Amino acid sequence: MTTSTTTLQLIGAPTDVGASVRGAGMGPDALRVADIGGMLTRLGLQVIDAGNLAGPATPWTAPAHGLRHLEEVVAWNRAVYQAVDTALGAGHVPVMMGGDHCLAIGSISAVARHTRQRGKKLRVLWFDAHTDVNTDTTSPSGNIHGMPVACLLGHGPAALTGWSGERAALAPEAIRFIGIRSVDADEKKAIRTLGLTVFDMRHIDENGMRAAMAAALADVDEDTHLHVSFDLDCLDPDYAPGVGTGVRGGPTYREMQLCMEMAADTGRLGSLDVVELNPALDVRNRTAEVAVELIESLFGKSTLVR
Ligand code: Z70
Ligand code: MN
Ligand code: MN
Ligand code: MN
Repeated sequence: MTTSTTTLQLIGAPTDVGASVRGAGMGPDALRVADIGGMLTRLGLQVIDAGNLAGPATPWTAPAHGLRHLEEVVAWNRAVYQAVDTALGAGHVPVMMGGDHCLAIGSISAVARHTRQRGKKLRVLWFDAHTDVNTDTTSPSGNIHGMPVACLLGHGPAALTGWSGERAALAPEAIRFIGIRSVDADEKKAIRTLGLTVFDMRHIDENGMRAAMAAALADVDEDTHLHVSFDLDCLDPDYAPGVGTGVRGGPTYREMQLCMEMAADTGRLGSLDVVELNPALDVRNRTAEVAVELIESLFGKSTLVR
């Protein structure tokens, strides 16, 4: 529950190590330029900017055994795991500013361990154009930002699974996907086999974002830790051009804002990833500004007048 005594801890993870396109490493500073810290402070929250984590440079080598930059991905995720674990241990709400989406392996593994130790239920909202459920054997690219969900479910290379203390950090029932519109053939098979709950764009167009979010949040209760993993390519590229792999046909600003307001209304938000922001491809930092506005809604700024 976020109140005026809630302390947020901003954790920068400036790397594009799991991505296919260079530039996501500038994400944390673009969010700072868009005044993420000032905005959260003006909402009445305590904010600690823990600065940027350090890690290896991205070598831009070809995949080996279906995995690109595995050693560097492990190093970055180790740093993220440590920082998120420390923030949660201090009773703070970690805001992991990527960086690409491979960093959710470290972030959500720490959240899962923390949640399990406290006997709480974990619900992850995965806002994305992609389901990121490839493995080293199914990935068409070898890019590990397409694999974090599989790793968190216990599938994938040994070096990237089991970090939470259990083989799987997440059960398939713990995660809800929203905004999906780009899924590889083998990912579709995995979604069916694992029984994952996906609110794809077809579902959202037919039923509305309100119904999709209501279903995604249906059994969130006072014992639930809500984690939001926000890949900015979830948004339609008209609103968020500054991402590595934009996919047309995504949620509008207004739909995304409703998502964030409905997540805020649960009062159970405990941790957040903001990933895949690529300032090198952006238009005058617009995507970072949009991200900051949506995060504002997620932390309780409402468009309700009454
Ligand atoms: C594809 C893969 C992906 C983000 C691209 C793409 C994955 N399914 N994720 N951009 N953020 O290579 O696995
Ligand atoms: Mn404190
Ligand atoms: Mn993603
Ligand atoms: Mn994506």
